[in-house]
Amino acid sequence: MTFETVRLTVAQATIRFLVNQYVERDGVEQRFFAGTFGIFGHGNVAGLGQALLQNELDPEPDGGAMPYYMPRNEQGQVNAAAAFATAKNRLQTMVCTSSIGPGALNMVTGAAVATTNRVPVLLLPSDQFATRNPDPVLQQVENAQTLDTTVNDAFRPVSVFFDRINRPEQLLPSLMQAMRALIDPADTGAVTLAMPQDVQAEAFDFPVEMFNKRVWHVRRDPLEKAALKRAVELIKASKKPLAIAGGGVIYSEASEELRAFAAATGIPVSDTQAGKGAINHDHPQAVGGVGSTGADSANYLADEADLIIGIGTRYSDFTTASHTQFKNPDVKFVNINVKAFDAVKNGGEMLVADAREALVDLTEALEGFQVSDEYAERIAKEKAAWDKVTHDCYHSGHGPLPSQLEVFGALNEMMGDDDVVINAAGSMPGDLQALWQAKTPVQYHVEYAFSTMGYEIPAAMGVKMALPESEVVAIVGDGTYQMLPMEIATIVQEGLKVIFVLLQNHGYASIGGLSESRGSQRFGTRYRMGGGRPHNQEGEFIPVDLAANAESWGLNVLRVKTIEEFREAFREAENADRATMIYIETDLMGPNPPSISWWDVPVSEVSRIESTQKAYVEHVERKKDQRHYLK
Ligand SMILES: Cc1ncc(C[n+]2csc(CCOP(=O)(O)OP(=O)(O)O)c2C)c(N)n1
Ligand SMILES: [Mg+2]
Repeated sequence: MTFETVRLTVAQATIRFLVNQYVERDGVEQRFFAGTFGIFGHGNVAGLGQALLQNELDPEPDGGAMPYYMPRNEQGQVNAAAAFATAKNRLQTMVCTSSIGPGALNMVTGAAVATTNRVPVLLLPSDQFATRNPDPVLQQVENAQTLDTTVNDAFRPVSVFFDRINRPEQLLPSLMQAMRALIDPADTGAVTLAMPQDVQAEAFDFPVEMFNKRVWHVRRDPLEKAALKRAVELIKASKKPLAIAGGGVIYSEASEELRAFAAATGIPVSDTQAGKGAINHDHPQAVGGVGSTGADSANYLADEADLIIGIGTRYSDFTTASHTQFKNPDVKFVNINVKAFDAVKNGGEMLVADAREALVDLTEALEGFQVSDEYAERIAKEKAAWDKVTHDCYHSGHGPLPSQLEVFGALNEMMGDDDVVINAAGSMPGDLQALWQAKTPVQYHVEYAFSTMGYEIPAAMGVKMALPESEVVAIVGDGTYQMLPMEIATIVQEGLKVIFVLLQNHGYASIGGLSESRGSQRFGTRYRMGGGRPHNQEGEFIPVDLAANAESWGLNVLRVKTIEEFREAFREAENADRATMIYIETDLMGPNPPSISWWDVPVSEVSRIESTQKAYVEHVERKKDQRHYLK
């Protein structure tokens, strides 16, 4: 059979295909790839680089342009792409290209960020020659055991789909599988197509139809009637049900349906890091974050609950407090999830369905069901008590240095409903999960599946690109800043007006506190001359001026000392016409919000150090609460 073809390089065909991919959900259609991030080297400069140049100079027929952005670090570009996709509720993402070897491997961590958070990113790392003619090529790791692997095989465990395009004929089936995975609500994550540098530049007669506009329907899996019936029976039989809203509720855009479910049944709704904001904090049934770093309001209810209704949650150890949070011996689980892999967790009744679909059906089927008055009163009491704790933490007047909780309080009170707060690692995510009062699903963007230091700055770039009308505020620890600041250059280059809040506490408040509580005396967690070694804990601060450093990247930097000054600076940053950093020194020693919960971090069983011996005794005690959920 003859069919019309067009002669393109593999790289040109890839770009032309990608610009023509659209998604549609609930009747709304949009381009799936908003642009490409790329750092060029010999692996992609003349292949994908040429294709992107050609696209800008002479856009692809019909599909239009694939805007190119020039980041500074390959991990940074993937973090930005993942943040972008998160802010777009997975309905749009970015392509990331890199050269071979180090450039490619720099993307592996970013791939894991996307895959753990279940957000789509398309990675096109370059690969060594398929022909092997010039081997070993610059940056090729030679493996004496086989010529069949390359460093890009490191993407396999962190990708939801991986392929290597060794021949042009492989491109079409591979791109189709890539799209299938990227737009699949249950299977999405990082998709990696490794592109040998010679194959990228090789020409082939591709079928013209390959480049027609293609609209991928993003499905909403309906809830099976039999599963609904079983769930309704369990809920009706429960006395103290508690719902947990995870990221799946937000991705599914099911907030309205969640609010309606809670209002109709009176069932309290707690949330995870990814799910915060799914229900507005001032909803009568919203009881706050659950688990290790949750709010006591939710955790007291979780302790006693006889039924947990998990909605779009993967039940991380923080959510279950390492399997110690749900203490009722008879506790059962009903799990609504698009992914059977998650729905099966904790021996739950599996409701494999889209969150919105399932919530609508459940609310309808539960008509007339209400939690008891006694339970309703309890919910209101816990909620009010935690609101007071939050207020006190936010206005503690801590000194001589302010606490970071007061900074969060100022931000929480000043930021608008559609503004976005970003964080990922350090002591901040825990404090934020406990205290932050989110009014909308967009407001809270904390990457706590991979909790990657270095996510926040590139994420600010990705989120601002996704939501240009929102004020985007990334809270950055001094540790995170030193790990991956360089995307600030890209932010300045692209004229993206974001706000950074740098919390300078000269070390790791997070791991320092954890270290102390587990008997390791804050070893190696302070930025002090001498390296924070045991006898150097109180050495001089290292003379690195992070504010001056940020200024040197081109940021507008406001140095403040008090919370009052912080509030003024935040107003100034909002009104500024360029990216601004507010730099504030905060107390390394906390305080943190009170918490009744625990997190399992193993302590050395034998030791010559007394602090470790004591911590081990406590660890054994807390571990007694750990259990399987098999009802
Ligand atoms: C890439 C990476 N490396 C290591 C860790 C482990 N870790 C978690 S928090 C933290 C320290 C963060 O320091 P900072 O950003 O200053 O925040 P603080 O703890 O002071 O709040 C470390 C090393 C991590 N989460 N990510
Ligand atoms: Mg710090």
